[in-house]
Amino acid sequence: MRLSNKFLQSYRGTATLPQYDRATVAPGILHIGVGAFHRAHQAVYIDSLLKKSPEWGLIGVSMQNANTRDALAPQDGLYSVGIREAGDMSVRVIGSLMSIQQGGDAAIAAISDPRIRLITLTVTEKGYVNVGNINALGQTLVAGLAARAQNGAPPISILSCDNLPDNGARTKALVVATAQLQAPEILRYLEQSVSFPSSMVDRITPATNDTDRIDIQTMTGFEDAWPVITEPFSQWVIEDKFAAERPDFQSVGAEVVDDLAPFESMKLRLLNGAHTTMATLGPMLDCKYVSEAALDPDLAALIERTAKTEVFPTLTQPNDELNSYWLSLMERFRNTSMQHALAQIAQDSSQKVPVRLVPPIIENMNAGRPAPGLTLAIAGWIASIRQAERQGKQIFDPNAQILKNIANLSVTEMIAFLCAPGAQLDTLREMEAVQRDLAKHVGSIESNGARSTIQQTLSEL
Ligand code: CS2
Repeated sequence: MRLSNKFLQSYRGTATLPQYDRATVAPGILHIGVGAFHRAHQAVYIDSLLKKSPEWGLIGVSMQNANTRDALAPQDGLYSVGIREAGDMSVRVIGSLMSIQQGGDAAIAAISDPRIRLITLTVTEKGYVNVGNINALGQTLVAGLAARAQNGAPPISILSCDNLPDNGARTKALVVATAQLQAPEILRYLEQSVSFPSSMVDRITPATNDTDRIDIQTMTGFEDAWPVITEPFSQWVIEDKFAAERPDFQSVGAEVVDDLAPFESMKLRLLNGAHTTMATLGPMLDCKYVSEAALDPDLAALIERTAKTEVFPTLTQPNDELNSYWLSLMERFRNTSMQHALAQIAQDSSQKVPVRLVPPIIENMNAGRPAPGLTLAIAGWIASIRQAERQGKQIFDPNAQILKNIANLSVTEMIAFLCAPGAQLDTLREMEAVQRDLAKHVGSIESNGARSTIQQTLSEL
């Protein structure tokens, strides 16, 4: 039996069900980017919220393709979240997505709807970058906001939930730049009636596979075309900067703070930085999943020592807080009941390395401290591109073509290219010592192998 509203009326199995009447829910939030992460994170918080505040239902729009819509439409937007830990799984059915639509026009229609007072975004790092001269997100938001301004609809807040530093300011810059070109008449409306809070989101969510689908069905007794699998941990920290009325986030476990920057740097540099390090170096040590990489003694020592000696000093939290955060991260990475593929994290690395690994290197260098661990992590990325190109493997990255083109250059030339103005690592362009170390590490990975290079670096850390 397939999951649906009707099916749930007579369901008596083990899954936890929505604790509210879905028929009473009204749309209040537009979410753009209905991927697995959104469905394991924001949609779950909103599902908890709807019990008390049914006016905050979610309209979901996928910009990329109609897969999620097609899988969930026959299920009335219902899907299950499987939480895996220590070989166990618990399942919760989420009902907060009232509808899932596809394409920019659906988003524009929702933005102009006065009942919508909040837009949340998970469009990944590359969603904020222009393709050619165009950014689909910027265009959609501006077209929707122009229609909204014309309708005289109430103020609205746009909350980015992507892993980028200062993601609110980044979204605002994108919207303002697009409006300057396409709809300058709304610039005043933007200033007066739209705000762009930042947020930090965290929940490790591997892509769903067929085993997950079968496990969910065996456990719950229903069929779900697209469940999501995640870990017990979940965190959402939101900057208190709303132009409009907002949900009572705190009542469902999210934090609302005045200054988001410390949370954001800690998560991006420690969790995501370690993820990217494992994703590029792990496969060279024959690891396929995060849990394997985090249990490999050399790689685990590398991420841990790098975190403690090179990343902690760039963060503002006291060391005991950082130590306990790190301890919980290692436990999360080592959750063997989740199959979180390193290849999934390695995707789009050209957008991830510059925000996860480069800023702490620069801060260390400026403070006169070497950063061999972080440098090795970036070298791992460069070496992995060269290796993929040599082996004829596909590179999943918005800059794949450029990366392929430079992958056959000498190591020094390739690094010079990546550090040139406007290129992926251009913030390292004046850091010649870092560029030299990068070349040394890539050369060593290529001639001595990743393991011996990691061990060599560990002896310096
Ligand atoms: C990962 C993140 O794929 C990646 O780049 O580092 O998706 C990570 O799992 C999440 O940020 C965890 O909150």
